[in-house]
Amino acid sequence: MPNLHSFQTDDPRLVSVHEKVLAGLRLDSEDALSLYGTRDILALGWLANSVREQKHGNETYFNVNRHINPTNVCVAACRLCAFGRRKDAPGAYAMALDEAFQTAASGYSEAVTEFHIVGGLHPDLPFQYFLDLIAGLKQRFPHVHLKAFTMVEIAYLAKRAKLSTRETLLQLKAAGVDSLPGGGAEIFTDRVRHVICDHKIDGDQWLETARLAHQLGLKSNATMLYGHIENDHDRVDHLLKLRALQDETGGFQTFIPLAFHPDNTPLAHLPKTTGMLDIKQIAVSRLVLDNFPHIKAYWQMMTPKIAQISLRFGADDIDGTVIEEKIYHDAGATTPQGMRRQELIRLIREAGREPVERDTLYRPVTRTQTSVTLAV
Ligand code: V47
Repeated sequence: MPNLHSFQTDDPRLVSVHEKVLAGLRLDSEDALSLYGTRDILALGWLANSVREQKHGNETYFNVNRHINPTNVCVAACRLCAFGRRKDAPGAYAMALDEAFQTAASGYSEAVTEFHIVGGLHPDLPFQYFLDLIAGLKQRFPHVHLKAFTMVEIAYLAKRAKLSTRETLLQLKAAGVDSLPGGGAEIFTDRVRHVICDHKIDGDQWLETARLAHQLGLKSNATMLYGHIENDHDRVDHLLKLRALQDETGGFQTFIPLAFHPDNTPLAHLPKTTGMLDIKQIAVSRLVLDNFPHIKAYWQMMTPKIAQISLRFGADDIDGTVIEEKIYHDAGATTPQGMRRQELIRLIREAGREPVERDTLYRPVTRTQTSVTLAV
């Protein structure tokens, strides 16, 4: 699709990036630093939007999904997190399997195409609990895609079950896991990781777990947590490591930059991200991650307003109905915990884009206008 406006910039660093983007050449770390450093958000947006429109035209993806967080009990005690609890702390919970199945069935379960399942690193729940959870969900909701467990959870389950990561992934896949979400990546640099999530697997282990998952035919997403103590070099390092792995496996579907929400975390003294940084992060991601099919502006995290604007700055996906988000709401998010399908469609259309309801693997979902569809 032709980009009708011509490119203009008052930032000389963007001139050479523009030439590379037009020629379809790969950006290097210096280019990425120039993009982070620019104040010319419109020129940056122009570049990201041109790539976004080359890849997807006007199409903007969303899905009808439900989040299930089986437990918030977590041994990791990450400073970035307001969701995890020690097992004897007030508010700690672990769902019995029946409770998890009931949660899955509540809301608009007939219209849901994806369960997004993530939780804490529980010191006592056995691996069998997770296999039964997945197998039980698959049996009850055979048409629903199970996008379950971050690389961090996989590595922890493997350690507890005394299995290799590969064997753990194989057993989860056999039980019904269809793909993996992108969480737990945070920032790969050790210096930052030691402060924000000291007890998690390190960046190389995250990447190795993703590599194994992809080799077994499981697609995954990838995230990056920004807006805390990282600098532009850390962000660029993170993006380039993801791009290198994607060159190797092709297993990533979507990149989701996640803005840090400081409330109720041990890092509550840090300021919240600004709209400028949120939009810049989307645009830089689109330009640097040339081999990632999709860039998601996760509305829960960015607010629906910024997510909508991001659809003109490089993003082609806005996530889904979500239903019952907990991780950001424990950290002070003021967005609703879910959004109706019609409202997502309205946001996308108002941005001048064409909404496409997708399943987790980005296949279009066609719906007849039944009462179920209209209710969501
Ligand atoms: O890994 C935790 C982040 C992630 C905070 O794959 C926080 O489609 C900000 O990964 N402030 C989990 N972020 C969420 C996630 C995700 C979300 C939506 C879609 C997909 C997908 C994946 O949330 C964690 C961590 O990086 N997080 N606490 C916080 N206070």
